Amino acid sequence: MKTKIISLILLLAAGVILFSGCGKKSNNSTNPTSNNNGAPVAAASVTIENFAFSPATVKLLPGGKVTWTNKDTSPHTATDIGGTFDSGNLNTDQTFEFTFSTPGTYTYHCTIHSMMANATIIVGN
Ligand SMILES: [Cu+2]
Repeated sequence: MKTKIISLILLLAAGVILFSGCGKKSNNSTNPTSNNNGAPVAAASVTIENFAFSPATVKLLPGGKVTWTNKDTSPHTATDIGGTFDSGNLNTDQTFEFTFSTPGTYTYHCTIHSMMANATIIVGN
């Protein structure tokens, strides 16, 4: 009987540890998909790191500016599918700035790495 109670307590303790572990994981956002919770901003920074654009989605006010910085050792580009902007090759720690005056959704990618696709700049109020 005593061992049964101890087993039950251990099982409960394990459950609590597992549960708190899950909670911690869901709060961890190292690669956010957006720069904010919906409100467009006047200036945003996008970090290119580990072969990904972070945040992958930026909501920008018309006339707003985005600055990309390559933190990888590999060169990357930030190239608009529609041809509005193109950083050219960015080497480590190089930056590229672009000011978006026309509202719209700009989908861009890295021309060197095909998996670095579908990043967006959404310009509007
Ligand atoms: Cu790349």
